Amino acid sequence: MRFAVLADLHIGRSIPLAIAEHRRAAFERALTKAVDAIVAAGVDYVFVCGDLFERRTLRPYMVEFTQRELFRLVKETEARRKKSPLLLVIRGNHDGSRESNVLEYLKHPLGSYLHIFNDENPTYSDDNIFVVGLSEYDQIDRAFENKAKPALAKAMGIKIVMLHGFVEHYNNVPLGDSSVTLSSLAESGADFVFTGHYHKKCDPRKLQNGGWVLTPGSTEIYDFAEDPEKGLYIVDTDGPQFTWVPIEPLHVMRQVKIDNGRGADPKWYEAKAVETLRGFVDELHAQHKQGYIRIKLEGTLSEGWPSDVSEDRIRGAVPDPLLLWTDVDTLELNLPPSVARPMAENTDVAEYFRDFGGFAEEIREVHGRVREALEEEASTKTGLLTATQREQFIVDWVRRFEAKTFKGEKS
Ligand SMILES: [Mn+2]
Repeated sequence: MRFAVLADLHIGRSIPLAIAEHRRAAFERALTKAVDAIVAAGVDYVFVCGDLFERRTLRPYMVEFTQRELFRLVKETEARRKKSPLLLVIRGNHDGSRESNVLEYLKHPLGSYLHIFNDENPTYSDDNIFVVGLSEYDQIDRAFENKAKPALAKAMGIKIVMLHGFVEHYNNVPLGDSSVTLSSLAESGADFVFTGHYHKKCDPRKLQNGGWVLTPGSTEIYDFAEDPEKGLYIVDTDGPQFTWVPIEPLHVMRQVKIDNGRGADPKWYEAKAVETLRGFVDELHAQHKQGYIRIKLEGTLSEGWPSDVSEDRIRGAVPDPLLLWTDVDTLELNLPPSVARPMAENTDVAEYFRDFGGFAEEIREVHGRVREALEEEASTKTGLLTATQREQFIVDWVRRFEAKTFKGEKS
């Protein structure tokens, strides 16, 4: 028996929005490449482990495109092997909810090659395999205990679980997210556990019961933090044998941090960003690929403001058709120590606004009252005042501003 195992195709993903069309094209192309690879391998079953789509609200062409590609997978496999493959699909957190399941769009009266698991009865079986397909990603541990384990206890044939959630000590589970344990997977008696949700490809891991767990990762680079190693697995149940089939990402997607431990001025950061961008463009030419980059500026400015680093100037310095987008992120760039001081305790705020003359005194007064209110009345959860509590200060500020003239102009 031969399987294809893939997950997290995210058809329709358009983030970053500045390059939405390129991003959508990348995810669609990954599906096409996956279908080509699966047809070439010639499989009996295809397991799609959730997040086939990016979101519940899809453009109609995306559904049509996906439907057509899945149909092509079936028809081309039939033509080569004289046997129709079966596609098994679970819902991921991006595929909508129990009430509005975007996978429903894929169903077709004649599409008997497609099995979409439903929440009420998450099992599928035939002469060869028995599959539990869990569509809940929340509290995956509980779903596994309550649904997968009892179902597998009575199962015949090759026992398979599909789930969209994390596996502890196999995936790198984010803090606070639910996960299933390797021992729990082993206790279930599953021969294969195929998982989605974790976007990084993992090597097959043998379980205590002799079964295997396998996470193929996503088929395209989902965000700037992800590695470019993308693809799917072909599994031969004899052995078993696992074959990784890489899918080369359409674009180069890169995130680079620029930091200066001792502090530097905006010009230094700008020059470094341009240098980084040049290096990236050289790399794009070497690879003959288009790409996008996010340059994150970190550390502390020695003078000036983050806005003195001009994104336009950086982009303008390295114009290139292969460079689809450059994002310069200054959110982590700290203000110079001299400017940042008002954040500290025991600071005379009026000192910083002395150019305002007598108005600086009023700023000091309001600032003091706001601080007092924050200390005494702020929510312990958010650290903020409620809208009603803020209202009095806003009214007061407006009154004071309206009573003032700046640079001879009535405000
Ligand atoms: Mn996903």
